[in-house]
Amino acid sequence: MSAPAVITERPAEGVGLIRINRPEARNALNMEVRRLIGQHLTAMADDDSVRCIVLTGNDKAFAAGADIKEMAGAGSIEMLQRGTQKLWRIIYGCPKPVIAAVSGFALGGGCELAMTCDIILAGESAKFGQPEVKIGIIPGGGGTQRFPRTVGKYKAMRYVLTGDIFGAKEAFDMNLISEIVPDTEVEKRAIAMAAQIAELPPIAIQQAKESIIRGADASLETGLTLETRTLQMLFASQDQKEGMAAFIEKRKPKFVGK
Ligand code: CO8
Repeated sequence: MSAPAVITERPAEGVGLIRINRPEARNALNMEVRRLIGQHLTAMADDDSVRCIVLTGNDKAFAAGADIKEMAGAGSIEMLQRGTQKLWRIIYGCPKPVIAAVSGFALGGGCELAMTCDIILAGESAKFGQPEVKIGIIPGGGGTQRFPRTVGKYKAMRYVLTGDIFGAKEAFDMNLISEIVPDTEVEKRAIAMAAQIAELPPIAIQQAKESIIRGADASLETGLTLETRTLQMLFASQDQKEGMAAFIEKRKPKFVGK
């Protein structure tokens, strides 16, 4: 029996890892991969023992985009019925942080998959791009929306309209990624960061993620109001009382997620 196209691991306490595993196709995101990522993310979102999630691939590819062979012959209605947008909603709607650990290629839908995560760590030789125009389509998972909102119109136009691939340094310089890591350290660093987040109070982490994501689509005034209300609400949590008491008593806090 062949290995599943997406594998899950539990590399550290509080950390769930989801690994795309189609090395023979540079981790191209076929329907099965997308379904499995969504399924595993949903399960981890509901699992109290997981507090932070790492999404990764292998050393050659995070994901080289949607599976071109699977969509080459499709019609418009079939593409509509495939509902590709469902996966992105599961990721940004996930109450737990999702860290993309990118080695090798993150192209097209693979770049968009990383951009839908909350933190992007990339190896020094990782390669990003939105090459869809080269095959007669445009990006379909946020490449014309999240990408310009992150890097600005002119950098986004430069890469979406040429389909050129760019490296980790360029990605970092235009604020597309959070951190560049030596190639051999990408997964280790992502797991360490996830473990660090997993030790923090989960309700505060969840609310911080939601505040940033919802605030990004709102006016500054609305976003600030959302933030203030959320902060006030957190004073109802046990973890706020514990965190502040531990600071005052000069001891390590013990967060319970309540
Ligand atoms: N789809 C299907 N198969 C792929 C893909 C892909 N995206 N990428 C690579 N493969 C396959 C190749 O066909 C090849 O298979 P085979 O051995 O059977 O010929 C195998 O993977 C290895 O590929 P290469 O020999 O080409 O490997 P290289 O290391 O020489 O090159 C590259 C790697 C640069 C990644 C190259 O394979 C490439 O350019 N791939 C296509 C990249 C691309 O155009 N991506 C955009 C796809 S369109 C898209 O993502 C639209 C998103 C829509 C919404 C998102 C929904 C998830």
